[in-house]
Amino acid sequence: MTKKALISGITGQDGSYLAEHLLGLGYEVHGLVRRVALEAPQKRFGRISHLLDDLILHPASLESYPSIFHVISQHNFDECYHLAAQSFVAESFADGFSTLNTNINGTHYVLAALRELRPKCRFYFAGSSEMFGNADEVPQKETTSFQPRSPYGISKVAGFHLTKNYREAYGLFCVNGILFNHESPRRGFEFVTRKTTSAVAQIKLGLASELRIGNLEAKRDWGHARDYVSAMHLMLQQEKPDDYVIASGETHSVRELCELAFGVVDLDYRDYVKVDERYYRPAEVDLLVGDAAKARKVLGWKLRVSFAELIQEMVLSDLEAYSSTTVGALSTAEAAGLSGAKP
Ligand code: NAP
Ligand code: F7E
Repeated sequence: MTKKALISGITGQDGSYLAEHLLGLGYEVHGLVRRVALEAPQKRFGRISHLLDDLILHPASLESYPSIFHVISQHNFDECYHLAAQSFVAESFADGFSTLNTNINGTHYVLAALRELRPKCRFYFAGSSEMFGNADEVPQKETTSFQPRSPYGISKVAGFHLTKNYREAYGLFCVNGILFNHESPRRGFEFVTRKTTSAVAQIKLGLASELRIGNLEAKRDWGHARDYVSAMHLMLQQEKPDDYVIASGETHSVRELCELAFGVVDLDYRDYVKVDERYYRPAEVDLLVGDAAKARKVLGWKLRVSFAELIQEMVLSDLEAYSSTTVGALSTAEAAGLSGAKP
């Protein structure tokens, strides 16, 4: 029988790759989408425009329990991937209240509706390496304690515990993926990888002259989003629900990212990158690197794309996009960080 999956956050980076992955496996794929002012489909659904004929989209918002309850009451879902969230750490400092509200209550609404209506539906929560924050061990694994450093990290710790509590208290099949940074040509422009690769493309094409950036010494464990969504699916196919770290096991600084990205087009980052303290965070996470040994062993999960391949793919994709006429239409905000808008 065809399996039915529900994805919240289907318009985001991970949602789009996961939808592709599940459609490829023969699933009937449903998505929750909220109404926004900009309804032009090519913009609004840019990441899933190539899939629209194959998806079933439902209007709902993480702010509204009735809207989530209604969608879940309509279909007998086998799997639910809860990816929707305010996902930008810097924004969580700017507006902690909305981030906590959306990320914590939104998660609770989905869990509560599943418990009420679809207790057999398997649930995936998009946990994050930001939960480790000021981690007390390197590399971080499933047993590492959480020391979050931002409202975003705090919201994900709460979501993690809600998910675990529904598993333990009500016997639902609930898993936490603890995913380290994952990127792609579909990454939002405000995140440091895409901010950098889009700037590199524009500088190379003569459309910009510099990249203003924050802390060059922060270190992250970066992988390709396509590799990471396959792990989400594997987690829901196990006999028992559990929590898993997904990471590349390598860490690189933002400086190395810049060096690599500018190097793809034979430029020296030192000629274009300007440190701008406006992009520093009130509390930084200095170093993250994950140990995905458990996922490799239990799930058979494998990382396929290296950091260098990922950054090259992103730079080349941005070069192609900015060379074409459509990109001329990208707004300054979308191309964030080249001068004005704070990412
Ligand atoms: P993303 O590109 O920012 O996508 C976020 C999604 O959430 C979008 O579809 C967005 O819809 C939706 N959303 C936000 N607020 C909503 C609301 N109030 N109601 C309904 N939908 C809402 O994020 P991503 O990179 O794909 O990440 C997916 C999930 O994994 C997030 O929970 C993120 O926190 C988590 N995560 C990401 C990473 C990473 O490195 N990418 C690592 C660990 C964990 P709109 O299109 O309407 O804005
Ligand atoms: O920052 C530093 C910044 O915004 C990475 C989200 O997907 O991954 C992501 O969160 C690092 C930080 O991602 C700039 O201070 C320097 O140390 O790309 P980012 P993030 O905060 O790690 C985790 C796992 C998630 O769960 C989140 O949803 O880069 N950095 N200069 C900068 N960052 C940005 N954005 N802009 C800069 O100019």
